[in-house]
Order: sequence, then C-alpha cells, then structure tokens
Amino acid sequence: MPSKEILLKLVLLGSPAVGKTSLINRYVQHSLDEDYHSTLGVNIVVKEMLLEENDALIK
Ligand SMILES: Nc1nc2c(ncn2[C@@H]2O[C@H](COP(=O)(O)OP(=O)(O)OP(=O)(O)O)[C@@H](O)[C@H]2O)c(=O)[nH]1
Ligand SMILES: [Mg+2]
Repeated sequence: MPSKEILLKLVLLGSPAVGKTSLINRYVQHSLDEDYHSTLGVNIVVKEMLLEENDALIK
C-alpha cells in the first residue's frame, strides 16, 4: 500500500507560565526543564510520526 503524508499544523496559545512550552517539549522531545524561560514571540517545533495502517488519522 502506498504511504500517505499528512501535515497538521497546531497553534498553542495561553496565559504566561501555564506550561505551554513544557507540554510541547514533553511531547516532542520527552524533556522537562524546571526553570522558567518565557517564550518571546513564537516557538516553532516539528514532530514527525510514523503511523500504522490502522491508525485513525490514516483512514
Ligand atoms: N509543577 C509543574 N510545573 C510545571 C508544569 N508544566 C510546566 N511547569 C513549570 O512552569 C514554568 C513555566 O512553564 P513554561 O512551559 O515555560 O510556560 P509557558 O506557558 O510556555 O510560558 P510563556 O512562554 O511565558 O507563555 C516552568 O518553570 C515549568 O518547569 C507542570 O505540569 N507541573
Ligand atoms: Mg513558552
């Protein structure tokens, strides 16, 4: 079966210091920084995933 590429773009917005960057870093690179570094402007990250044929996104 030919592979299919799906591109999703997500925007996460919220009040300062509520954990947006921490949530994304945990999901994308499995890391946690206990220090607080305010994100200036925007932070763009990319995560590539290989989905199985029976995953809901593929259907
Ligand atoms: N205890 C606890 N601390 C957390 C959690 N998530 C994030 N933090 C801490 O909260 C602080 C702020 O987290 P960030 O992820 O930088 O917050 P942010 O929403 O991206 O902040 P801005 O970029 O300023 O908008 C950091 O010191 C994190 O370590 C959590 O689930 N539990
Ligand atoms: Mg941030």
